[in-house]
Amino acid sequence: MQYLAISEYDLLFHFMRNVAAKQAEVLFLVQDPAVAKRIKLQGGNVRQGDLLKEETYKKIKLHHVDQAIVFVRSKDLQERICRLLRNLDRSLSIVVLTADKAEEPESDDKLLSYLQLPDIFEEFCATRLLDILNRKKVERIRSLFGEDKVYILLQHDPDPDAIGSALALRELLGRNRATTPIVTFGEVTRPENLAMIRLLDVQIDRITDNDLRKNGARLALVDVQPPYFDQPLGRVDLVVDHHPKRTPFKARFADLRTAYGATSTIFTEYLRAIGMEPSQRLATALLYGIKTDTLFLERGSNLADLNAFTFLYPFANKALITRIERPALPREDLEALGRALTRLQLDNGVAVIHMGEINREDVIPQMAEFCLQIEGVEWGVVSGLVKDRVVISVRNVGYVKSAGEIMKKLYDDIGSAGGHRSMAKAVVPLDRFKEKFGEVSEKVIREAMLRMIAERDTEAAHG
Ligand SMILES: [Mn+2]
Repeated sequence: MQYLAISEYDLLFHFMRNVAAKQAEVLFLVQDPAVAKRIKLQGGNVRQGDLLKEETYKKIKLHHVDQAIVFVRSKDLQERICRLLRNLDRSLSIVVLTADKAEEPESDDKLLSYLQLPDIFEEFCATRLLDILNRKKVERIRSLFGEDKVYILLQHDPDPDAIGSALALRELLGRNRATTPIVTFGEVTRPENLAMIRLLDVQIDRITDNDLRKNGARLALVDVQPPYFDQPLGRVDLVVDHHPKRTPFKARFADLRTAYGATSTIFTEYLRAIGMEPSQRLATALLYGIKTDTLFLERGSNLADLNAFTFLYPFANKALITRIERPALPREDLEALGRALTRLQLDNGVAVIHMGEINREDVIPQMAEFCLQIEGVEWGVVSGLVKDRVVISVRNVGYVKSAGEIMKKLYDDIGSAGGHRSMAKAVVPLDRFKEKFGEVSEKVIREAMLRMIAERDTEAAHG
C-alpha cells in the first residue's frame, strides 16, 4: 500500500506516522521546504514541490499510489489540486480531509471522497484520549489503599454488573479474596446471579456495618453510591458507578459515568487503558454484567458499552454465559415439582402449589411463572420451604390485579413481602408463619390467597 499525503503542514504527518509503519507506506508531499525538513528529521518520507505544478506529481509516479490524501486549508487550492490529480491519473483514488460538511461539493467523481475531520479525530483520537484519562484514574485508584484491607461493597441484591465490576477492581489492585473481599448487607437471590457466582467461583460475603469498619479497613463501592444505603457508611474511599447522582456524597475517589449502560464498561476501559488482558473469568463476568444491565446492548447503552463488549468478547466464555442464563434445576427439586403438579387444583383460575422442602429458592418463582401456561390459570401461587423460611411466589396474567398489595397485606406483618401488579414474593420465617396460620400447607395458603384475590377482583369490578 502506498499513500500520498498532500499537505501544507506537518500535522498530517503526525497524524499518519503510525499508520505508515503498520499498514502502508506514506509519502508526504509539502510545499514549504521548512515543513519538508521537519518531517524528514523525524523520519518521514517526504517530497517538496509546488502543489499546483504537474511536474511535482510526475516525479512521484502517481500510478504507484493507491490512495492520495489531500489536506489543505484553502478551499480553492484544495479544488485545484484535486483537479490536477484527476487530470494526471483518471483512476487515482482521492480522499479530501475537510473541516465541515458544507465544504463537500457535489461531484460525480466516484473516486473522490471526503472525510470529516471531526469524524477522523473521533476514530483515531477519542479512544486514545479516553485511554489517557482512564490510565490516570487507574493510577489514582491504585494509590488509594496502601496495604489496608479493602471491602468492596455492593448493593443489597448484587447483580452481574456489580459482581463483574468488583472482580475487575480487585484485579486492578492486584489483590485477592482475603485482602479484598466482596461484601453486601443483603444477599444474591436471582437464580441467574446465583448461577453466575457459582460457575465463576465468586465469593460474596454478608457483612454488618460494624464489621465493615473494623481494623481501619477501607471501603470501595461499585455500581452503587453511598446514599443508597440506609446507614451512614463513614469514610468511603472509592465509588465507581453509572447511576445518576441523586444525593450528594463524599468519597476520596469517584468516577460516575451516567451515560454508560453499565459499571462494567468503566472497568473494562480501565483494563484496556493499562493494557491489562482480562482472564477468561473476569472477561466473562464483565461481559455478562454489560449484557444484563443493557438488556443485550439495547437499554440505555452507548458506544462505550458496545466498545467494551467488543473488547471483552474474544476473552469471555460464551458457553458459560449460556449456562448462567439457563440454570439447571437440581434433580430433587424437579421431582418435588413433578409431585406438586400432579396435585394441582384450580379454584376460580387460581393455581396453588406448595412444594414442601426444596433446595433452590429460584424454583419457586419459576414454577409460579410456569403455572400461568396451564389452561384456565390466571393466578399462580407457589410456595416452598427453604431452610427455615417459607417462600411464596405469585404471578398473574391480569392488568388490574395487584399481586404485590395482596402479598403485603397477608405476609408483611410476619415477614417481608412485596412486588408489583403481576409479580410478587413473600419470605416469612417458618415459626412466625406457623404462629399466624397454624401450619404451612396448600390449604392454608389457598384459603388466605383466594379470599384476598376475590375481594380484590370485586373491588376492581366495582371500581
Ligand atoms: Mn449497573
